[in-house]
Amino acid sequence: MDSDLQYEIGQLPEIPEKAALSHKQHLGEMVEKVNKRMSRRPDLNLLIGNNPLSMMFENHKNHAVFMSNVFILNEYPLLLNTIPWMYRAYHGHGFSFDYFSAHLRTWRQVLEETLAPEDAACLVAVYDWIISRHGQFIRLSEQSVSGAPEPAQQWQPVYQAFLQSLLNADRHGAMALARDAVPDLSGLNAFYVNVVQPAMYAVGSMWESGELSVAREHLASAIVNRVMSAQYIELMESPENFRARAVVTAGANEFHEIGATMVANALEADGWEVFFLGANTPVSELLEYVSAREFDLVAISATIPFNLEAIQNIIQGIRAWPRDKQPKIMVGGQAFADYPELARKFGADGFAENSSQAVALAEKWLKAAGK
Ligand code: B12
Repeated sequence: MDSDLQYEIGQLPEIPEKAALSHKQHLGEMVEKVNKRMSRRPDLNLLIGNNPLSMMFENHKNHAVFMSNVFILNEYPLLLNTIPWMYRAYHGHGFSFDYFSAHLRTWRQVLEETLAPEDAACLVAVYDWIISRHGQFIRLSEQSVSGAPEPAQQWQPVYQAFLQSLLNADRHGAMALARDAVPDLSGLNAFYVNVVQPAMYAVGSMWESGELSVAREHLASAIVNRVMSAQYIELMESPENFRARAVVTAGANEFHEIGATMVANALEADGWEVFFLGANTPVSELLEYVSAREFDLVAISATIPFNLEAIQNIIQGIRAWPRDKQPKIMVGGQAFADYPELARKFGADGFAENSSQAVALAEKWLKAAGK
Protein backbone atom coordinates (compact mmCIF):
# COMPACT_ATOMS: atom_id res chain seq x y z
CA MET A 1 0.00 0.00 0.00
CA ASP A 2 1.22 3.48 -0.89
CA SER A 3 2.67 5.02 2.28
CA ASP A 4 2.32 8.63 1.00
CA LEU A 5 -1.38 8.11 0.46
CA GLN A 6 -1.67 6.48 3.84
CA TYR A 7 -0.01 9.48 5.46
CA GLU A 8 -2.21 11.94 3.54
CA ILE A 9 -5.34 10.10 4.49
CA GLY A 10 -4.41 10.58 8.13
CA GLN A 11 -4.49 14.36 7.51
CA LEU A 12 -8.03 14.49 6.09
CA PRO A 13 -10.60 16.25 8.28
CA GLU A 14 -12.74 14.23 10.66
CA ILE A 15 -16.32 14.39 9.42
CA PRO A 16 -18.75 15.76 12.02
CA GLU A 17 -21.80 13.55 12.60
CA LYS A 18 -24.14 16.29 11.35
CA ALA A 19 -22.37 16.48 7.98
CA ALA A 20 -22.27 12.69 7.56
CA LEU A 21 -25.99 12.40 8.38
CA SER A 22 -26.93 15.25 6.07
CA HIS A 23 -24.94 13.55 3.29
CA LYS A 24 -26.77 10.27 3.96
CA GLN A 25 -30.18 11.99 3.99
CA HIS A 26 -29.59 13.60 0.60
CA LEU A 27 -28.01 10.57 -1.11
CA GLY A 28 -30.94 9.73 -3.41
CA GLU A 29 -31.33 13.29 -4.59
CA MET A 30 -27.59 13.70 -5.19
CA VAL A 31 -27.34 10.41 -7.12
CA GLU A 32 -30.14 11.65 -9.40
CA LYS A 33 -28.32 14.93 -10.03
CA VAL A 34 -25.01 13.20 -10.76
CA ASN A 35 -26.75 10.73 -13.11
CA LYS A 36 -28.44 13.54 -15.02
CA ARG A 37 -25.31 15.65 -15.40
CA MET A 38 -23.11 12.78 -16.42
CA SER A 39 -25.70 11.50 -18.94
CA ARG A 40 -25.81 14.90 -20.65
CA ARG A 41 -22.06 15.08 -21.24
CA PRO A 42 -21.15 15.22 -24.94
CA ASP A 43 -18.10 13.01 -24.25
CA LEU A 44 -20.19 10.36 -22.46
CA ASN A 45 -19.36 7.56 -24.90
CA LEU A 46 -15.67 8.24 -24.60
CA LEU A 47 -16.02 8.08 -20.84
CA ILE A 48 -18.07 4.93 -20.41
CA GLY A 49 -17.19 3.07 -23.62
CA ASN A 50 -19.98 1.03 -25.10
CA ASN A 51 -21.48 0.23 -21.74
CA PRO A 52 -25.14 0.84 -20.97
CA LEU A 53 -26.00 3.92 -18.92
CA SER A 54 -27.40 1.62 -16.24
CA MET A 55 -23.85 0.44 -15.46
CA MET A 56 -22.75 4.02 -14.81
CA PHE A 57 -25.88 4.66 -12.69
CA GLU A 58 -25.11 1.53 -10.67
CA ASN A 59 -21.63 2.86 -10.01
CA HIS A 60 -22.99 6.24 -8.87
CA LYS A 61 -25.35 4.54 -6.44
CA ASN A 62 -22.65 2.24 -5.06
CA HIS A 63 -20.19 5.12 -4.84
CA ALA A 64 -22.73 7.21 -2.90
CA VAL A 65 -23.43 4.47 -0.37
CA PHE A 66 -19.74 3.67 -0.06
CA MET A 67 -18.84 7.32 0.64
CA SER A 68 -21.66 7.52 3.15
CA ASN A 69 -20.09 4.58 5.01
CA VAL A 70 -16.68 6.27 4.91
CA PHE A 71 -18.12 9.52 6.30
CA ILE A 72 -20.35 7.94 8.94
CA LEU A 73 -17.66 5.58 10.18
CA ASN A 74 -14.88 8.17 9.67
CA GLU A 75 -12.82 5.40 8.10
CA TYR A 76 -10.69 6.93 5.35
CA PRO A 77 -8.42 3.87 5.01
CA LEU A 78 -11.36 2.19 3.25
CA LEU A 79 -10.70 4.56 0.34
CA LEU A 80 -7.25 3.10 -0.25
CA ASN A 81 -8.48 -0.27 -1.48
CA THR A 82 -11.89 0.61 -2.80
CA ILE A 83 -10.97 3.47 -5.13
CA PRO A 84 -8.27 1.46 -6.95
CA TRP A 85 -10.73 -1.46 -7.11
CA MET A 86 -13.38 0.85 -8.65
CA TYR A 87 -10.88 2.16 -11.22
CA ARG A 88 -9.72 -1.38 -12.05
CA ALA A 89 -13.16 -3.02 -12.28
CA TYR A 90 -14.84 -0.32 -14.38
CA HIS A 91 -11.76 0.23 -16.56
CA GLY A 92 -11.69 -3.54 -17.10
CA HIS A 93 -15.21 -3.21 -18.48
CA GLY A 94 -14.38 -0.40 -20.90
CA PHE A 95 -14.74 2.81 -18.84
CA SER A 96 -11.91 5.28 -19.46
CA PHE A 97 -9.86 6.54 -16.52
CA ASP A 98 -11.09 10.07 -17.35
CA TYR A 99 -14.58 8.93 -16.35
CA PHE A 100 -13.45 8.79 -12.71
CA SER A 101 -12.18 12.37 -12.66
CA ALA A 102 -15.38 13.48 -14.38
CA HIS A 103 -17.75 11.75 -12.02
CA LEU A 104 -15.80 12.75 -8.91
CA ARG A 105 -15.80 16.39 -10.02
CA THR A 106 -19.53 16.16 -10.64
CA TRP A 107 -20.05 14.76 -7.15
CA ARG A 108 -18.01 17.61 -5.73
CA GLN A 109 -20.22 20.17 -7.48
CA VAL A 110 -23.42 18.45 -6.44
CA LEU A 111 -22.32 18.24 -2.80
CA GLU A 112 -21.66 21.99 -2.77
CA GLU A 113 -25.01 22.75 -4.33
CA THR A 114 -27.09 20.37 -2.24
CA LEU A 115 -25.73 20.50 1.31
CA ALA A 116 -25.39 23.40 3.75
CA PRO A 117 -21.99 25.07 3.19
CA GLU A 118 -20.65 24.04 6.62
CA ASP A 119 -21.59 20.37 5.92
CA ALA A 120 -20.34 20.37 2.34
CA ALA A 121 -16.94 21.92 3.14
CA CYS A 122 -15.33 18.91 4.88
CA LEU A 123 -16.81 16.42 2.40
CA VAL A 124 -15.56 18.48 -0.54
CA ALA A 125 -12.08 18.47 1.01
CA VAL A 126 -12.12 14.66 0.83
CA TYR A 127 -13.25 14.73 -2.82
CA ASP A 128 -10.56 17.31 -3.65
CA TRP A 129 -7.96 15.00 -2.21
CA ILE A 130 -9.25 11.96 -4.15
CA ILE A 131 -9.37 14.00 -7.38
CA SER A 132 -5.84 15.31 -6.82
CA ARG A 133 -4.53 11.74 -6.46
CA HIS A 134 -6.06 10.47 -9.72
CA GLY A 135 -2.69 9.41 -11.16
CA GLN A 136 -1.74 7.44 -8.05
CA PHE A 137 -5.11 5.68 -8.02
CA ILE A 138 -4.63 4.69 -11.67
CA ARG A 139 -1.21 3.29 -10.78
CA LEU A 140 -2.60 1.37 -7.82
CA SER A 141 -5.46 0.03 -9.94
CA GLU A 142 -2.91 -1.41 -12.38
CA GLN A 143 -1.23 -3.49 -9.67
CA SER A 144 -2.87 -6.86 -9.42
CA VAL A 145 -4.27 -7.66 -5.99
CA SER A 146 -6.36 -10.80 -5.88
CA GLY A 147 -6.29 -11.11 -2.09
CA ALA A 148 -6.81 -14.81 -2.69
CA PRO A 149 -5.46 -17.17 -0.10
CA GLU A 150 -2.85 -19.45 -1.67
CA PRO A 151 -3.99 -23.09 -1.54
CA ALA A 152 -1.67 -25.38 0.43
CA GLN A 153 0.62 -27.42 -1.85
CA GLN A 154 -1.28 -30.71 -1.48
CA TRP A 155 -4.53 -29.00 -2.48
CA GLN A 156 -3.15 -27.36 -5.66
CA PRO A 157 -4.26 -30.09 -8.12
CA VAL A 158 -7.80 -30.22 -6.67
CA TYR A 159 -7.97 -26.43 -6.65
CA GLN A 160 -6.90 -26.18 -10.31
CA ALA A 161 -9.33 -28.89 -11.40
CA PHE A 162 -12.21 -27.41 -9.37
CA LEU A 163 -11.62 -23.95 -10.81
CA GLN A 164 -11.62 -25.39 -14.33
CA SER A 165 -14.88 -27.20 -13.65
CA LEU A 166 -16.44 -23.91 -12.50
CA LEU A 167 -15.16 -22.11 -15.59
CA ASN A 168 -16.40 -24.91 -17.85
CA ALA A 169 -19.79 -25.04 -16.11
CA ASP A 170 -19.05 -28.69 -15.36
CA ARG A 171 -21.26 -29.26 -12.33
CA HIS A 172 -20.84 -33.06 -12.35
CA GLY A 173 -17.07 -32.70 -12.47
CA ALA A 174 -17.14 -30.24 -9.56
CA MET A 175 -19.40 -32.57 -7.59
CA ALA A 176 -17.13 -35.59 -8.24
CA LEU A 177 -14.00 -33.66 -7.21
CA ALA A 178 -15.67 -32.58 -3.99
CA ARG A 179 -16.80 -36.12 -3.22
CA ASP A 180 -13.30 -37.56 -3.74
CA ALA A 181 -11.53 -34.76 -1.88
CA VAL A 182 -13.81 -34.75 1.17
CA PRO A 183 -14.77 -38.29 2.15
CA ASP A 184 -15.79 -37.24 5.65
CA LEU A 185 -16.43 -34.11 7.71
CA SER A 186 -12.84 -33.81 8.89
CA GLY A 187 -11.71 -32.51 5.50
CA LEU A 188 -14.55 -30.08 4.91
CA ASN A 189 -12.91 -26.90 6.20
CA ALA A 190 -9.64 -27.55 4.38
CA PHE A 191 -11.59 -28.05 1.15
CA TYR A 192 -13.48 -24.78 1.69
CA VAL A 193 -10.35 -22.76 2.42
CA ASN A 194 -7.95 -24.36 -0.08
CA VAL A 195 -10.27 -25.06 -2.98
CA VAL A 196 -13.63 -23.31 -3.06
CA GLN A 197 -12.61 -19.96 -1.59
CA PRO A 198 -9.56 -19.38 -3.84
CA ALA A 199 -11.52 -20.66 -6.84
CA MET A 200 -14.27 -18.10 -6.22
CA TYR A 201 -11.69 -15.33 -5.71
CA ALA A 202 -10.20 -16.29 -9.08
CA VAL A 203 -13.68 -16.14 -10.63
CA GLY A 204 -14.06 -12.66 -9.08
CA SER A 205 -10.75 -11.44 -10.51
CA MET A 206 -11.76 -12.67 -13.97
CA TRP A 207 -15.11 -10.90 -13.69
CA GLU A 208 -13.34 -7.74 -12.49
CA SER A 209 -11.00 -7.68 -15.51
CA GLY A 210 -13.84 -8.34 -17.94
CA GLU A 211 -12.66 -11.86 -18.84
CA LEU A 212 -15.76 -13.52 -17.40
CA SER A 213 -19.35 -12.41 -17.83
CA VAL A 214 -21.78 -11.93 -14.95
CA ALA A 215 -23.72 -14.96 -16.20
CA ARG A 216 -20.64 -17.20 -15.96
CA GLU A 217 -19.85 -15.87 -12.48
CA HIS A 218 -23.47 -16.62 -11.45
CA LEU A 219 -23.10 -20.12 -12.87
CA ALA A 220 -19.91 -20.69 -10.87
CA SER A 221 -21.66 -19.46 -7.68
CA ALA A 222 -24.62 -21.74 -8.35
CA ILE A 223 -22.36 -24.78 -8.84
CA VAL A 224 -20.54 -23.98 -5.60
CA ASN A 225 -23.85 -23.72 -3.77
CA ARG A 226 -24.91 -27.11 -5.12
CA VAL A 227 -21.60 -28.70 -4.17
CA MET A 228 -21.83 -27.31 -0.63
CA SER A 229 -25.46 -28.43 -0.28
CA ALA A 230 -24.61 -31.94 -1.50
CA GLN A 231 -21.74 -32.14 0.98
CA TYR A 232 -24.04 -30.90 3.73
CA ILE A 233 -26.61 -33.61 3.01
CA GLU A 234 -24.05 -36.39 2.65
CA LEU A 235 -21.72 -35.54 5.50
CA MET A 236 -23.42 -33.52 8.23
CA GLU A 237 -24.33 -35.48 11.33
CA SER A 238 -27.05 -34.53 13.74
CA PRO A 239 -25.79 -35.13 17.27
CA GLU A 240 -28.17 -35.60 20.18
CA ASN A 241 -26.59 -32.74 22.08
CA PHE A 242 -25.12 -29.66 20.56
CA ARG A 243 -22.24 -27.91 22.31
CA ALA A 244 -23.62 -24.40 21.90
CA ARG A 245 -25.90 -22.29 19.70
CA ALA A 246 -24.95 -19.83 17.00
CA VAL A 247 -26.64 -17.54 14.50
CA VAL A 248 -24.73 -17.00 11.28
CA THR A 249 -25.76 -14.49 8.65
CA ALA A 250 -24.62 -11.91 6.16
CA GLY A 251 -25.60 -8.34 7.05
CA ALA A 252 -28.20 -6.07 5.49
CA ASN A 253 -27.79 -5.58 1.73
CA GLU A 254 -25.03 -8.17 1.68
CA PHE A 255 -25.76 -10.70 -1.06
CA HIS A 256 -22.49 -12.60 -0.78
CA GLU A 257 -23.40 -15.63 1.27
CA ILE A 258 -20.99 -18.40 0.26
CA GLY A 259 -18.43 -17.40 2.91
CA ALA A 260 -21.10 -17.18 5.61
CA THR A 261 -22.42 -20.61 4.54
CA MET A 262 -18.93 -22.04 5.03
CA VAL A 263 -18.69 -20.54 8.50
CA ALA A 264 -22.14 -21.91 9.38
CA ASN A 265 -21.29 -25.40 8.10
CA ALA A 266 -17.86 -25.40 9.72
CA LEU A 267 -19.36 -24.53 13.11
CA GLU A 268 -22.06 -27.16 12.67
CA ALA A 269 -19.43 -29.75 11.77
CA ASP A 270 -17.74 -28.81 15.06
CA GLY A 271 -20.83 -29.62 17.07
CA TRP A 272 -22.64 -26.27 17.17
CA GLU A 273 -26.35 -25.93 16.64
CA VAL A 274 -26.34 -23.34 13.89
CA PHE A 275 -29.18 -21.14 12.75
CA PHE A 276 -28.09 -19.93 9.32
CA LEU A 277 -30.09 -16.96 8.10
CA GLY A 278 -28.35 -16.59 4.74
CA ALA A 279 -27.80 -13.26 3.00
CA ASN A 280 -29.15 -9.76 3.48
CA THR A 281 -30.71 -9.90 6.94
CA PRO A 282 -32.07 -6.47 7.92
CA VAL A 283 -30.55 -5.05 11.11
CA SER A 284 -33.79 -4.78 13.11
CA GLU A 285 -34.94 -8.27 12.08
CA LEU A 286 -31.67 -9.82 13.13
CA LEU A 287 -31.68 -8.03 16.48
CA GLU A 288 -35.25 -9.12 17.15
CA TYR A 289 -34.52 -12.73 16.17
CA VAL A 290 -31.43 -12.97 18.37
CA SER A 291 -32.92 -11.15 21.36
CA ALA A 292 -35.92 -13.49 21.48
CA ARG A 293 -33.72 -16.59 21.85
CA GLU A 294 -30.58 -17.70 23.65
CA PHE A 295 -27.44 -17.81 21.60
CA ASP A 296 -23.78 -18.19 22.51
CA LEU A 297 -22.56 -16.63 19.29
CA VAL A 298 -23.63 -14.29 16.52
CA ALA A 299 -21.38 -14.51 13.45
CA ILE A 300 -21.84 -11.82 10.82
CA SER A 301 -20.33 -11.66 7.36
CA ALA A 302 -19.62 -8.54 5.26
CA THR A 303 -17.99 -8.55 1.85
CA ILE A 304 -18.71 -5.12 0.40
CA PRO A 305 -17.34 -2.10 2.29
CA PHE A 306 -20.56 -0.15 1.70
CA ASN A 307 -22.35 -2.63 3.99
CA LEU A 308 -20.14 -1.96 7.00
CA GLU A 309 -22.37 0.64 8.63
CA ALA A 310 -25.13 -1.97 8.95
CA ILE A 311 -22.71 -4.30 10.76
CA GLN A 312 -21.79 -1.53 13.17
CA ASN A 313 -25.49 -0.95 13.82
CA ILE A 314 -26.08 -4.64 14.61
CA ILE A 315 -23.17 -4.67 17.04
CA GLN A 316 -24.29 -1.43 18.72
CA GLY A 317 -27.79 -2.89 19.01
CA ILE A 318 -26.51 -6.02 20.78
CA ARG A 319 -24.20 -4.00 23.02
CA ALA A 320 -27.21 -2.02 24.27
CA TRP A 321 -28.68 -5.21 25.84
CA PRO A 322 -27.98 -6.27 29.44
CA ARG A 323 -24.53 -7.91 29.58
CA ASP A 324 -25.79 -11.38 30.46
CA LYS A 325 -28.03 -11.35 27.38
CA GLN A 326 -25.23 -10.53 24.96
CA PRO A 327 -23.88 -13.41 22.84
CA LYS A 328 -20.29 -13.29 21.64
CA ILE A 329 -20.02 -11.40 18.37
CA MET A 330 -17.67 -12.57 15.61
CA VAL A 331 -17.28 -10.77 12.30
CA GLY A 332 -15.57 -11.75 9.08
CA GLY A 333 -15.62 -11.52 5.32
CA GLN A 334 -13.64 -9.49 2.82
CA ALA A 335 -14.88 -6.09 4.01
CA PHE A 336 -12.96 -6.78 7.23
CA ALA A 337 -10.05 -8.73 5.78
CA ASP A 338 -7.90 -5.68 5.04
CA TYR A 339 -9.03 -3.83 8.16
CA PRO A 340 -9.30 -6.46 10.92
CA GLU A 341 -8.97 -3.63 13.47
CA LEU A 342 -12.48 -2.51 12.44
CA ALA A 343 -13.89 -5.52 14.31
CA ARG A 344 -12.71 -4.10 17.64
CA LYS A 345 -13.62 -0.53 16.68
CA PHE A 346 -17.17 -1.68 16.00
CA GLY A 347 -17.29 -3.47 19.35
CA ALA A 348 -17.18 -7.09 18.09
CA ASP A 349 -15.45 -9.68 20.26
CA GLY A 350 -13.33 -10.89 17.38
CA PHE A 351 -12.58 -11.34 13.70
CA ALA A 352 -11.57 -14.52 11.92
CA GLU A 353 -9.98 -14.69 8.50
CA ASN A 354 -11.58 -17.91 7.28
CA SER A 355 -13.92 -20.69 8.32
CA SER A 356 -11.12 -22.69 10.01
CA GLN A 357 -10.08 -19.73 12.13
CA ALA A 358 -13.73 -19.00 12.91
CA VAL A 359 -14.12 -22.48 14.43
CA ALA A 360 -10.87 -22.11 16.38
CA LEU A 361 -11.93 -18.74 17.81
CA ALA A 362 -15.41 -20.00 18.71
CA GLU A 363 -13.76 -22.99 20.39
CA LYS A 364 -11.53 -20.68 22.43
CA TRP A 365 -14.54 -18.65 23.57
CA LEU A 366 -16.44 -21.79 24.57
CA LYS A 367 -13.48 -23.00 26.64
CA ALA A 368 -13.18 -19.63 28.34
CA ALA A 369 -16.90 -19.82 29.20
CA GLY A 370 -16.32 -23.30 30.68
CA LYS A 371 -18.43 -25.09 28.05
C1 B12 B 1 -20.14 -14.70 -6.26
C2 B12 B 1 -19.98 -13.21 -6.14
C3 B12 B 1 -21.14 -12.43 -6.16
C4 B12 B 1 -22.54 -13.04 -6.13
C5 B12 B 1 -22.81 -13.62 -4.72
C6 B12 B 1 -23.67 -14.87 -4.81
C7 B12 B 1 -23.82 -15.57 -3.49
N1 B12 B 1 -24.83 -16.41 -3.46
O1 B12 B 1 -23.07 -15.41 -2.52
C8 B12 B 1 -23.44 -11.80 -6.51
C9 B12 B 1 -23.75 -11.84 -7.97
C10 B12 B 1 -24.71 -11.64 -5.71
C11 B12 B 1 -22.46 -10.63 -6.28
C12 B12 B 1 -22.89 -9.33 -6.26
C13 B12 B 1 -22.04 -8.24 -6.15
N2 B12 B 1 -20.70 -8.28 -6.12
CO1 B12 B 1 -19.68 -9.91 -5.93
N3 B12 B 1 -18.51 -11.36 -5.96
C14 B12 B 1 -18.71 -12.64 -5.99
C15 B12 B 1 -17.35 -13.38 -5.97
C16 B12 B 1 -16.98 -13.77 -7.38
C17 B12 B 1 -17.27 -14.60 -5.08
C18 B12 B 1 -17.74 -14.38 -3.62
C19 B12 B 1 -17.42 -15.62 -2.85
O2 B12 B 1 -18.24 -16.49 -2.72
N4 B12 B 1 -16.16 -15.79 -2.37
C20 B12 B 1 -15.69 -17.01 -1.73
C21 B12 B 1 -15.94 -16.96 -0.23
C22 B12 B 1 -15.79 -18.33 0.37
O3 B12 B 1 -14.96 -16.12 0.31
P1 B12 B 1 -15.27 -15.08 1.49
O4 B12 B 1 -16.58 -14.48 1.29
O5 B12 B 1 -14.09 -14.22 1.63
O6 B12 B 1 -15.41 -16.02 2.79
C23 B12 B 1 -14.32 -16.55 3.54
C24 B12 B 1 -13.71 -15.56 4.55
O7 B12 B 1 -13.79 -14.22 4.17
C25 B12 B 1 -14.41 -15.84 5.84
N5 B12 B 1 -15.69 -15.24 6.16
C26 B12 B 1 -16.69 -14.85 5.37
N6 B12 B 1 -17.75 -14.44 6.09
C27 B12 B 1 -17.42 -14.58 7.38
C28 B12 B 1 -18.14 -14.30 8.54
C29 B12 B 1 -17.54 -14.54 9.76
C30 B12 B 1 -18.30 -14.26 11.02
C31 B12 B 1 -16.22 -15.02 9.82
C32 B12 B 1 -15.58 -15.22 11.13
C33 B12 B 1 -15.50 -15.29 8.66
C34 B12 B 1 -16.11 -15.08 7.45
O8 B12 B 1 -14.63 -17.25 5.77
C35 B12 B 1 -14.92 -17.64 4.42
C36 B12 B 1 -14.37 -19.01 4.17
O9 B12 B 1 -13.03 -19.11 4.55
C37 B12 B 1 -16.45 -12.25 -5.38
C38 B12 B 1 -14.96 -12.43 -5.62
C39 B12 B 1 -14.24 -12.63 -4.29
N7 B12 B 1 -13.06 -12.12 -4.13
O10 B12 B 1 -14.77 -13.22 -3.37
C40 B12 B 1 -17.10 -11.00 -5.97
C41 B12 B 1 -16.90 -9.66 -5.25
C42 B12 B 1 -16.91 -9.85 -3.75
N8 B12 B 1 -18.08 -8.91 -5.67
C43 B12 B 1 -17.85 -7.67 -5.91
C44 B12 B 1 -18.82 -6.71 -6.28
C45 B12 B 1 -18.34 -5.34 -6.61
C46 B12 B 1 -20.19 -7.01 -6.30
C47 B12 B 1 -21.32 -6.06 -6.63
C48 B12 B 1 -21.21 -4.65 -6.02
C49 B12 B 1 -21.40 -6.00 -8.17
C50 B12 B 1 -22.46 -5.09 -8.70
N9 B12 B 1 -22.02 -4.04 -9.33
O11 B12 B 1 -23.60 -5.35 -8.56
C51 B12 B 1 -22.55 -6.82 -6.10
C52 B12 B 1 -22.88 -6.44 -4.64
C53 B12 B 1 -24.14 -7.07 -4.15
C54 B12 B 1 -24.37 -6.86 -2.67
N10 B12 B 1 -25.11 -5.81 -2.32
O12 B12 B 1 -23.91 -7.61 -1.86
C55 B12 B 1 -16.38 -7.32 -5.71
C56 B12 B 1 -16.15 -6.54 -4.41
C57 B12 B 1 -15.08 -5.49 -4.56
C58 B12 B 1 -15.04 -4.53 -3.41
N11 B12 B 1 -13.92 -4.50 -2.71
O13 B12 B 1 -15.96 -3.83 -3.16
C59 B12 B 1 -15.71 -8.75 -5.76
C60 B12 B 1 -14.44 -8.89 -4.89
C61 B12 B 1 -15.39 -9.06 -7.22
C62 B12 B 1 -14.17 -8.34 -7.72
N12 B12 B 1 -13.03 -8.97 -7.75
O14 B12 B 1 -14.27 -7.20 -8.09
N13 B12 B 1 -21.19 -11.06 -6.18
